[in-house]
Amino acid sequence: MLIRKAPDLTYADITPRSVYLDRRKFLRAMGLVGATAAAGKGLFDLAWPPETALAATQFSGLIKSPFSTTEKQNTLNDVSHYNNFYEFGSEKSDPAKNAQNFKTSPWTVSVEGEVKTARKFTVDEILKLAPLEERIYRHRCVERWSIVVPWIGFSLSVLLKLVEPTPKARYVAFQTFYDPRQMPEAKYGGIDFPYVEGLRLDEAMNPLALLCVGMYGETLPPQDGAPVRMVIPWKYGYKSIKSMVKIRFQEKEPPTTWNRYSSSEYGFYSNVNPNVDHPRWSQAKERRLGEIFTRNTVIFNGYGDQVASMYNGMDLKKFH
Ligand SMILES: Nc1nc2c(c(=O)[nH]1)N[C@H]1C(S)=C(S)[C@@H](COP(=O)(O)O)O[C@H]1N2
Ligand SMILES: [Mo]
Repeated sequence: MLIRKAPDLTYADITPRSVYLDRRKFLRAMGLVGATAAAGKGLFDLAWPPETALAATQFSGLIKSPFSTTEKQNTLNDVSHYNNFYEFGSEKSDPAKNAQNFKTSPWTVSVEGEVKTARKFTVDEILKLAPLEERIYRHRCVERWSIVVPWIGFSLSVLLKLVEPTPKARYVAFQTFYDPRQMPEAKYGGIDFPYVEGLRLDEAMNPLALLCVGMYGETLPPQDGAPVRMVIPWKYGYKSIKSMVKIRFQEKEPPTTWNRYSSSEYGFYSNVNPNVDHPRWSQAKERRLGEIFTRNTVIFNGYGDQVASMYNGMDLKKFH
């Protein structure tokens, strides 16, 4: 076993008790518990599902972001038990159940395409790029529910500037990890995997676009997109891609998962807009999780001061 001194501990070093217990359950199901002592660790290396998921690790010294809302926050329990993460099933309660053993370490994010210095970042490298902030954002799903979440991370622009986009870079494409063995429910989801998303370069560089590594003071739960995801608070939730492994700069507008599924319903821009209805429902109102009454949806989810100018002169109905 690898023994590390405390200061060398990294994101990956902890196996939580719940996962340990799940592993025992799995091995028992395979009739392997008796055999483990003799076979030792080598057996775990070959076993599937994988041995480790991450324990939530506490972050300290978080900077309070000026972009935070003062609205009442939803609870961690709400936000981690009502999810869209189709890789782990399409019911809101599925990801919390099915993503528990999702192996999120080791993990690298490849940044490539129209850049001077393409490179891969480990999660530990990402964590060192900038001071971590707590950003309390409103998050509005296209299905008309919304949440307020204290996310943790820093502006995506920090990472994007580092790799030096070439003059040809006009869009940024994002891709989620996909492994059908770890995500057996994905095949019933009705959408194609890996999940892909994209932004125009100026949108990706907007300081509000958050490269997110945690929430509620801790690392992300697997069902919320561990170990690293995007949070784009002025757009419908599906733009906020989870569990990212690739970021690619390119000249052309990238395809996006929900647009591919139904282009009339889900546009590339997907800015929150109460004045542009979804073909099957009005977007004028939303329900905050945990509340009974609906509230009015605000254009750009209330972030217009920071983002509206990026869309000057654009017909937001056409570019929905
Ligand atoms: N890879 C991936 N990312 C995804 C999704 C998904 O199914 N797969 N769902 C999206 C949708 S529709 C929403 S509303 C948000 C939900 O984020 P949350 O579960 O953390 O609230 O994640 C988005 N990111
Ligand atoms: Mo969503």
